[in-house]
Amino acid sequence: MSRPFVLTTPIYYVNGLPHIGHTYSTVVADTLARYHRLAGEDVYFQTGVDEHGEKVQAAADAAGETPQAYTDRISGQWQATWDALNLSHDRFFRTTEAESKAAVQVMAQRVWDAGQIEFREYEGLYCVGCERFLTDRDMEGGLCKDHEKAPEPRREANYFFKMSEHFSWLAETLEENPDFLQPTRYRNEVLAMIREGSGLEDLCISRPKERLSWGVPLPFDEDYVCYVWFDALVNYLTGCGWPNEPGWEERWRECTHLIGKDILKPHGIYWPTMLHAAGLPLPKGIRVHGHWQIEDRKVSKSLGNLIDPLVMKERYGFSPFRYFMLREMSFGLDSSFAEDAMIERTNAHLANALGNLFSRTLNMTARYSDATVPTPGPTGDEEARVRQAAADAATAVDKHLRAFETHLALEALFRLVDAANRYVDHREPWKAAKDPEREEEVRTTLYTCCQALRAIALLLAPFLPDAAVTMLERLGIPDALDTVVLPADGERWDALLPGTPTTKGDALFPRLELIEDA
Ligand code: ME8
Repeated sequence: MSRPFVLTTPIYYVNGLPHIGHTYSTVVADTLARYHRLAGEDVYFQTGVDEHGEKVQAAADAAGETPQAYTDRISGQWQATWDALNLSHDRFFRTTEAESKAAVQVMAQRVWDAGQIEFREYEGLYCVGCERFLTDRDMEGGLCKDHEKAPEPRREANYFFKMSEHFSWLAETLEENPDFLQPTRYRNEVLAMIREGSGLEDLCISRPKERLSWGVPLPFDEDYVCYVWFDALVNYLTGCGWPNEPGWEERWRECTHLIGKDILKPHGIYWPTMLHAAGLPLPKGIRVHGHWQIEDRKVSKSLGNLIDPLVMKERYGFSPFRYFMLREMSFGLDSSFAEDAMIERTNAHLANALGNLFSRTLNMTARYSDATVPTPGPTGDEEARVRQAAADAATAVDKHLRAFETHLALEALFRLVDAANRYVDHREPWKAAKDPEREEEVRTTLYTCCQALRAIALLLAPFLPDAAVTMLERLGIPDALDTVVLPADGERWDALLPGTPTTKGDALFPRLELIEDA
């Protein structure tokens, strides 16, 4: 049996449509899922939508629809967007599915049976944007830091999960398993939240039905529905087959949650303590990324400064946008998005560096080798250096992607592109081709470039799958991805056989120009 690799994105609220932030999380997960599939692992990649809660109810009211009709419509649009962007998730999870609701009730009942839930009166400041009560740390000048809105004072009798009883266990667990929550700054942040208390007390896990009916009924009190976060987090377990499917534990043990830093608290604190209270094991880990900003403000539905991935695709094709997101953001840190920066980067890296290497290699192969991979003559140090660059790139891509560092993986891959370009520049096969005595040298040069392009295409496949497929087709090995095992096959230097037909064609990445908003 091959090794399981299980990866989840957050399930997104359906009070709006996907923007750059959601697209980034899902594209990072897609890149990793594709890489691990190419590494021969047994991948399960889940994304989806979070359909209950006040925000969604309010959005349905504003649209004049029932919550169910509203969420059916919007969830369909999320699904259609990911399909249009060719994302490779194995399951699109919806919290309104019967399976999800049943699992949430099993979880609530387990925590209740364990004596971990209590009925109490509570007063606090609630942010509907965050769908939770805020603490001082979450606010600045009386406003929610994320949503820049004043939270509402609320007083209500509700059910509380005795979360604080699990804090010392959680702190110990995080200390003893430094790899569980990464990058380290976020682990430290959670430890600081626990240590300082920072208003983190017990967790209100219910909403009275008379105020909010749109949710999963609590199994032990039908006058209440489940708090949306208690409902949403369970999706990860349900997706692994919990509670009924045999073998769910194997998947769960290998499951990593990819999230944005805005939802660190629910994932770093609510979720592990809920699992602990229910007597369930923790998943493998949590990986946290930073935020995309525009003019220093977080991109968000409530602030209205959105970048629509479908508009990007229509204007420029999806590859440049996907490349920019994966290359520009250092995993864990914030980044700024600007269309002109995206165009500048992709013109330099994709159109110039990679696109040029590809088109000049295939043009010369057509011209000097009857459009087939040539038979090489003897090779020397220069060829050995390109070959070494490919081996280094394969190793580095593997290492960095396993650490979620897509930016470093792409940097390493483009070192190979640069090495190959330097090699052709130095060898000048277009000049050598004029001299019949140097015919063998031309063959060696073009052979080396073709092998390098094969390695580049294989390693590029998780990042830019469409471009990789085009490259492999034109290199005459359209099915190469079906049998490849990375990183080892990225290092092979003899897989592209002399005589394989190659095809020159349109530019792989046309140069882009900024398209202004109409
Ligand atoms: O929080 N930059 O859903 P949500 C980067 N339903 N990533 C961003 C981003 C930005 N500016 N804005 C959003 C929820 N994201 C809950 C999750 S999970 C059990 C429940 C991404 O629609 C990032 O992954 O508000 C963030 O964590 C997520 O979208 C929040 O999506």
